[in-house]
Amino acid sequence: MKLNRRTLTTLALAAASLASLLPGTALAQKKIVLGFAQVGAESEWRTANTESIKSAAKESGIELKFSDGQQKQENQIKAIRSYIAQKVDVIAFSPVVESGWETVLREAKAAKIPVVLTDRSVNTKDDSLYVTFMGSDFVEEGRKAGRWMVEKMKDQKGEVNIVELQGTVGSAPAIDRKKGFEEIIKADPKFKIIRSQTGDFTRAKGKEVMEAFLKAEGKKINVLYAHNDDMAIGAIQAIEEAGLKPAKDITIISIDAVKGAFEAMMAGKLNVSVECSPLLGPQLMTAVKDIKAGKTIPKRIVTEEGIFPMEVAKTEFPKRKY
Ligand code: GZL
Repeated sequence: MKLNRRTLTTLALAAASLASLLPGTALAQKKIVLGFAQVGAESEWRTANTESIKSAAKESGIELKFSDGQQKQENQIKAIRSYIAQKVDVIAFSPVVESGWETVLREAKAAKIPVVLTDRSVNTKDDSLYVTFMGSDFVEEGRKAGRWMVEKMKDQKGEVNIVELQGTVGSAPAIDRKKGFEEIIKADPKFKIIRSQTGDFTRAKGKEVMEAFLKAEGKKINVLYAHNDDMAIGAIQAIEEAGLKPAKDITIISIDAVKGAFEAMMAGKLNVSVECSPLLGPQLMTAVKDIKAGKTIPKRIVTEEGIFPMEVAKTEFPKRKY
């Protein structure tokens, strides 16, 4: 059978495109698919964390399925279930609270989908339910805040009355930052936490709760300890509206070291911010690739962090990446 030139060319093109799908060629290699269930968009820190994850996935050539949990556990669980149904390669998430995850993590394990915890951890006795937890040591962050205050107040005679804006109730950072701070201040009875309430890590709630603290305690307040910068920034507005000078009349200690905190420190309205890095994206993508390549990774990856008093804010600010 004689084949004309046109038919031969068509056959040759078809053969070439088929060959390119053979295993081992660039086209044939399937992209790793990562399902990520984020806490929400409650703070500057969270926005920077989401940006880090999305840009790192793009740079790593990993297909990212992303969901915003709007700070509700049921939304995160729903997203994780959808990733299981879609048979993604790896699931990662930042648990909004510590408890209530075992059922859905068992479902992921049954589906043979590895899980990575980022930023916050979960309360479980069965640590086979996740491959690794990467994030900050929140207890140490609370200790750093406490040590800075003890040093600053060492010559202060009489009581030091502290009000505390806690993070989201039941979340690892709220529980552990409180624990670390109290571990340090319990050494000296002059330090007293006279009010402590959640501001849910948001500016709006931080302002609202600080207004209530000021109404109840007024000029008795010497120190505000806020579990994140967003609540501290909200509280600064309440302090100014009450006719007081933030960082002078009330010493303000906060955590995250986001841009807003540096701006407040440069304006002389915040005394210090303990660093809590949201830039977990690159570490997460490396872990995802290592898991898919069958490598073992450490059960715990801790992010190294510093502390920034207002005196260094101006020089440090241009170097900040979030
Ligand atoms: C800490 C992170 C906390 C931040 C808050 O790693 O989970 O959640 O400190 C954020 O700003 O809302």
